[in-house]
Amino acid sequence: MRTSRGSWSVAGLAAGFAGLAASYGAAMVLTTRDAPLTAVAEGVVRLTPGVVVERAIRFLGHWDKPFLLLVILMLCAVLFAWAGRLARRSWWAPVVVYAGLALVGGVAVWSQPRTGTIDLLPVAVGFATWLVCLSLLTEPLRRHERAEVVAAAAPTTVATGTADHTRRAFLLRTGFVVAGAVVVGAVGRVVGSGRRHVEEARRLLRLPGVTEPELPAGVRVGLEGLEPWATPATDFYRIDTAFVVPTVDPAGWQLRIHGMVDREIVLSYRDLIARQVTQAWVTLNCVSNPVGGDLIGNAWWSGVRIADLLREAGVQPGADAVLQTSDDGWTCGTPLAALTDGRDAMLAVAMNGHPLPIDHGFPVRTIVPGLYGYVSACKWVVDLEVTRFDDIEAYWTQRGWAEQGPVKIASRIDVPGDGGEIAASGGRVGGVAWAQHDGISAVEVSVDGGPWQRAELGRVPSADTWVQWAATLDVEPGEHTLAVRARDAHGEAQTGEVHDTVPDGATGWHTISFEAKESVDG
Ligand SMILES: Nc1nc2c(c(=O)[nH]1)N[C@H]1C(S)=C(S)[C@@H](COP(=O)(O)O)O[C@H]1N2
Ligand SMILES: [Mo]
Repeated sequence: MRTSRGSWSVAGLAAGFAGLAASYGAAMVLTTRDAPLTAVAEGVVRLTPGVVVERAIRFLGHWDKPFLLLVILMLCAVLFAWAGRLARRSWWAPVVVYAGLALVGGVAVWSQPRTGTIDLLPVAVGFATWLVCLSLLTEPLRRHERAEVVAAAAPTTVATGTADHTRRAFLLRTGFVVAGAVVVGAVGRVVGSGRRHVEEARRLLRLPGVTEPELPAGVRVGLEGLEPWATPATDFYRIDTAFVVPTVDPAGWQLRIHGMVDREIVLSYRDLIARQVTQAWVTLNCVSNPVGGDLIGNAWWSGVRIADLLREAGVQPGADAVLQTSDDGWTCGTPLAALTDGRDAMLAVAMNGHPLPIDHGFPVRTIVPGLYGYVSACKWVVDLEVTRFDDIEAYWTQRGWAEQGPVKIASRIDVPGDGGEIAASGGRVGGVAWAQHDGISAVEVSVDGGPWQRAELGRVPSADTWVQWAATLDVEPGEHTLAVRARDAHGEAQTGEVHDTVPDGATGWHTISFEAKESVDG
């Protein structure tokens, strides 16, 4: 075999398409988003003048998108082959080509709506695959060329043997890379189409009795820069152990209620949504939220009361826990009392008036006011086992977190941000406070460790949500600190004792520094 330009082009093509397949697979497995290649196509459409797009659509009909993808793929193929040929003379030239392509892909992904850094990971995966595969495929070619130089100097059978050997290595590796790319691409396709199918089922759902949220009167205190009292689903924090988010088709979903019950219950999704719907504003937060952190959100949840289902099943004496299991195998242990004592503990099917987003537990997740998510808010829930805490271990309790996870009272300063500025005279500060299912009776702030001053509170529909607060300060111009603490329903003040999040939630007063200005513009 001569290491013709052809072999180097083939190496470049195989490495190039392997990178595209890897980035596609990663995108399908990691996110709801399009693969980087599709993002580029969408970017092209966005940057193309409207008249041109219109004419293309009129000319090509619904083949416009496949056509555009094909053009981009062909362009890629030319660049991939070129990168392969460049590799013959220099190691860095193909890297520059790949970096350029990755940059285009990265910018395209980044300019899509609602992207985060995680969406760039497929681009990075593709880039890494290009580098690895190209060096893997060109290494035998390089060896072959060295052998040829030797052979030209002194023709021996040794060199011929090396040539055969390197040719076999090259073909083997090319086959390996191509097969790998096909497998990764196929996996991505299966994962992606599963997700699309469930997205479609979700989009077509109509949930009887589920209403759009209406912001209760008076929940907002007048202050710019606070987080909205009602958290949009797209801004709601997300915590789970799922590497690939479970995509559960409601048509196949079942919930089994069993264990220490008189009658086992198995519910289909249809059974569930045919039942009486209960709806409530409930604030959900994470036990691993540090003081001042943002792993908290407030939403309008609609679902079915768990207490009613447990009554129908007939809980046997001696039970004190419900072990919840998710479709992905995650588990949590919830106190039976919290599910039956009359609070709005529900199997939620909707968030903010719409079927749960897949990331937040579609089609069904549990919501229990007053408990941290890790002991209560099971997403993609499929199994409730009535049991005893003594007999179970759940995902996070196996890893050192407490068995019981009642929410601890907490408060947060959002305005100004740490290191921010306010007016020295009449400057406004504010934030949120929460003690779900108990309630907040007061919020107080202290400047530079001085006396506590009462803040104004927003009105809330129940004790199960966070409360907005605001206060007006008069301080000397210059640097200061501001601390906040809340009081619970019984007037008890939030402790200032500093505690880490492990094992059952952080404590301490959120404290920031700020600068008081004689006058603040804007
Ligand atoms: N299946 C499953 N459910 C889960 C988790 C998880 O890892 N897997 N994490 C829990 C934790 S720790 C929290 S704080 C909440 C977060 O819910 P969210 O992602 O909808 O905000 O979900 C809970 N439910
Ligand atoms: Mo959590």
